Amino acid sequence: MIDILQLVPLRPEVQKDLEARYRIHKKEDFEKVAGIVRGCVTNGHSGPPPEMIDRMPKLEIIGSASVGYDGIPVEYARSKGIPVTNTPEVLNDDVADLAIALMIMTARKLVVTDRYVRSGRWPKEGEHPLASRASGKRVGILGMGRIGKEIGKRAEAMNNKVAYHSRRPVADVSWKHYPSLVELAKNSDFLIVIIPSTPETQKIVSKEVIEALGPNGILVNVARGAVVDEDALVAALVSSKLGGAGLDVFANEPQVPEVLFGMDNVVLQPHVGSATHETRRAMSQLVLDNLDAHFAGKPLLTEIK
Ligand code: 8YV
Repeated sequence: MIDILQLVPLRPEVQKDLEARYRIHKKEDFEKVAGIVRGCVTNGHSGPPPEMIDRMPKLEIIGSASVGYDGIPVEYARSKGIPVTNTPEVLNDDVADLAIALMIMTARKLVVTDRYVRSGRWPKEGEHPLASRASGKRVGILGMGRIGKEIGKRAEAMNNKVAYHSRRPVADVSWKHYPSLVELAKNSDFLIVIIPSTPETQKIVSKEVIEALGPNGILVNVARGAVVDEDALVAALVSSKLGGAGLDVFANEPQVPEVLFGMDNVVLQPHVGSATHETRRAMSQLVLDNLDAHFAGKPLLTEIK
């Protein structure tokens, strides 16, 4: 049987198949098995780091149960002839749905109004104060890849005017491209962040971008916390230089700035972009299918290029 180092669990129904076809070793067995493992199962946040890769001379493939790979040294692995696979496409709808949900929940203050009913205040205090529309507005999207396009389609279906910023205009996209992120923010009511975390995108949503979005603007982040200057974000919310935020990701997950807990114009989620049974099963299955393809000498399904 082929030996696999497993750093993260897969969904039970796929894990069963993985264990039926491969000899699985957990992280705590690393010292004992580093010399024999030929594959590694991980996710976008869990490595293996270069020093671990160096200790696995027989390693042939790394399969990740995430689309984002900011926590995997992909270039380094590739330099060693080790392909890394991820899970594109299968989570597009879930992440796009959450982006739109955060946009609506933040603008319409739906967490606040839910709490208003549960606390029994409605019969005592009557109608809840009004909120803002999430339709018929200007939606700016930072990042126009697979998920960005799904977000744009949904936002447009809500009669929103969609525009975007990316390094260069995207061929099959008719929405307005802003070469400047600050200009996109200035011309948006909502700014939705869906870019990968790379050395170039660290804190790309800067103080300047946040303040350009302004006191009536809402920032939605379903990408990575690292691409937003979180201190500037918190400061702008505290000083009302930013109207609100819907956040699924944070700079130091699972740590979340506690000052946000008391804010009614902020919706917080625990990195659940792809957290549905259907999508996580599909993500796990893609990991297994890539391993199977590799060890059968067939082309990989979703190698990170
Ligand atoms: C996963 C994600 O939840 O795919 C990604 O990049 O961030 C999420 O889908 C996360 O990576 C844990 O597996």
